[in-house]
Amino acid sequence: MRSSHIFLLVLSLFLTIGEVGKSQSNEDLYLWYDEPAADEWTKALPVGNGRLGGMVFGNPNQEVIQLNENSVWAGSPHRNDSPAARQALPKVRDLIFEGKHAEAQELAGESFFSGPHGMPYQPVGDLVLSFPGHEDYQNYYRDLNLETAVATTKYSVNDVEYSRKVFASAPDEVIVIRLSASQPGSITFSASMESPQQTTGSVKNNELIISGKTGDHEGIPGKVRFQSITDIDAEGGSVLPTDSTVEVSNADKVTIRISIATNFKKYNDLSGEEQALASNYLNQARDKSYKEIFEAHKSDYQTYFDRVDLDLGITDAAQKPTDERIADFARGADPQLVELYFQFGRYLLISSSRPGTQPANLQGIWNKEMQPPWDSKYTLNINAEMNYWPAQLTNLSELHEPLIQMVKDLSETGRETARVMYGADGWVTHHNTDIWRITGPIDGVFWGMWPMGGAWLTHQLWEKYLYTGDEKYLQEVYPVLKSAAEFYVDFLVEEPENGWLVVAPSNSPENAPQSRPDVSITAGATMDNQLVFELFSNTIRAAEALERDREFAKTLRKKRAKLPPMQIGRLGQLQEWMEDLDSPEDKHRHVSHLFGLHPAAQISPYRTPKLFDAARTSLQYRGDVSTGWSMGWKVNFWARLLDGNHALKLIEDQLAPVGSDRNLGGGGTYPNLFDAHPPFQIDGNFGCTAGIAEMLMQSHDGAIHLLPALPDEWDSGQISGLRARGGFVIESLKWKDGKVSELKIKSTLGGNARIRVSDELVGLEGLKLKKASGSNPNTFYELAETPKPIISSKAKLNTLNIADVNEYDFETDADQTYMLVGK
Ligand code: FUC
Repeated sequence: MRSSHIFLLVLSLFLTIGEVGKSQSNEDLYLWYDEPAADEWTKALPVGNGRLGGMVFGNPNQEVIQLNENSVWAGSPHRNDSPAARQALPKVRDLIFEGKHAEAQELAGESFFSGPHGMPYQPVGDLVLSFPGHEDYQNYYRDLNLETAVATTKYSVNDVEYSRKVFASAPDEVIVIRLSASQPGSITFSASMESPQQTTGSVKNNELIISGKTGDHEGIPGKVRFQSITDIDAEGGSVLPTDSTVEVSNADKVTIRISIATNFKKYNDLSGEEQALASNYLNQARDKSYKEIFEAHKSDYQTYFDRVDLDLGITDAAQKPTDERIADFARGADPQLVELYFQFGRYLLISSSRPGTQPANLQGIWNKEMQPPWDSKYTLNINAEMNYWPAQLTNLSELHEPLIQMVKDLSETGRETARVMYGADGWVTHHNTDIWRITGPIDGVFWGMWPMGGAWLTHQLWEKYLYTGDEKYLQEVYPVLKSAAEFYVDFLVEEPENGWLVVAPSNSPENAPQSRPDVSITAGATMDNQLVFELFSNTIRAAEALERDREFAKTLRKKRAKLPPMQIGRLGQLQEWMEDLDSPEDKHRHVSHLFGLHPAAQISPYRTPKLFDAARTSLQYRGDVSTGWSMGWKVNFWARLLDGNHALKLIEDQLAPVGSDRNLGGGGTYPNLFDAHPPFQIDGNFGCTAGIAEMLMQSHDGAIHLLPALPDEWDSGQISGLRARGGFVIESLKWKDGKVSELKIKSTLGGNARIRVSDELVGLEGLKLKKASGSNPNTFYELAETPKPIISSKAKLNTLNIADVNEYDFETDADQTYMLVGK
């Protein structure tokens, strides 16, 4: 713990206000700054309750809270299938198989795309609070406290100390702002609402009301109606509503409650009553005191947040404001910034994804633009999936629900797309969707001709079962898995050269071989083969677990056996395409052919060492610096490649300020710790959060692997609360001088625990450890055997240089905790 701390001095000035409750013991988990965000959105601080989002600027004289509600999207229910695809499909496939890729791409472009390309996610507006005379202020401080999910701004004017706290309450469904001052009667401001949407505004009693409807887009009429009501409740002083503002004078304290609702109920149902909903939320929140709402918010938030604790040590570097730490990160050791970034990722998931809300989109829920980059939709060839990588691993299992619900929705809308476009059974979705759950291809053939969204998304459905062992849940999602598999049973086609069953047409996401850089269309891309292998294997295992569909499982086994195996090309690389077309010059952000390494478990140092080596070679060619999410994925890749120092190097690249010398031209991090594609895209935050956990514990490869990729710099530390497959909770993992010193592990389902570690461990309290041999008898650790790769005669493989490991087995009982210590 730090004793002398600059901001604590500033802070002590304010403790007299008595409301913030910042103590030294939790000072680690703050983003803090000594300047307002002014008009820079990526300096503002995000709050959210899954459904409502606010960006807090912390400007003394003109506070802005930029507001979002997660169902405010342009357009209305519609579809974007192109029926012409069905007739063109055989010809497109023939052209690909004849090597006429450019012609195939042209024909697919003409017939597979009908537009529209998905609708944009849009803002509600800004709450603006103008404080006359607060242009000149002293002792400025603002922070986002990750332990309580509260954004605080403090400063003084004429010796009066002012404090603003902002949080988004999930239990009370409102955003709350609390204004206080060190002297009674000092709070004077004018409140107004602004919106880039077409809205009508009114002021009633002490409420600012705006009602609006989202816009038309690409010919689809905007039909989401929304209402926002901002209630201003002053203690002391006077409140005067005008036509468009609420004027507060000389109040002691003020509580502002913001309620927003829309008519959106489901992707095909806009029959909600936004006005009644918004008033109901507000009325209920108004019945409670500020303190009651705050306490309920805090305890709700902490139910999730407090499950995981990470400690990598702290250095003097941690004494600076967060933006300065980001700038300095790669220059000197600041392991605590990694901890902060990791916990910020968990904070963002808790704040943008709750049961019943929309899944976190490209910006989570935080967006100020009417036309945000890529419409702030759901890109399904990496980004939407990446958002949920921390969900199970970092113990936020319930927060997976919005994504799972979206997959269920897509299995409904995508059934029609499978039938209309491909004459296939089951359901399909392409590389993007939106709140209307469109499932047709968009954006043009180079990017959009990718019928693999269902295969990737359903991987997470299965993974949730592996972590939780929840059979009731598996029953519920099994039909979605099965019908995703049914699509590929119909859609796979035999390619002429080897008789393999392949996906065609498709692409290796958004990449093309350097030899034909403008033509991405292909058949049998490595990622597609891995995705179908994964989907078929998981569906077979789900059918077995539920004891159903034996015949269907047989069909899947037969088809799976005819998928192309992975291939190691002339450079010793894992081939990205069926043909050996990879180039060491290819630095593309997508590294799709490594899906088998992460998030899937088809490539392993122990089970498939040649593929492991080839994957590493491919990743080395691809290089490090790239877009934000690409670097986030690479942290996970290097963790799975058991190279902690390289994983840390990627964290340094990703944490460097956007546009700095270190990551010039690539992504990076904004002052508010948001990840930069650039511009802001939240996937990199979530990807890197998962990657940090993967460096410390992995459970995909037959065992619970402790410290699989520990960088030299993190030689001592502890983490508690991570989840491992098979229902295990790492209640505490401590290490010293790079060696595991203590493991406390809880079993929630019983079954064999297999611990993999490079050190020697002994059990405590009579726990007997057996040296493990053979495959793990715990069925949650069962792995489908990866087919043997085909290796080019030109390929030179490297010798693997990985640490020796010990593997221990012990039987566990449900709800028991076991202790192991270093020998
Ligand atoms: C995919 C990526 C881009 C970007 C976009 C939202 O198309 O290739 O880099 O992240 O999604």
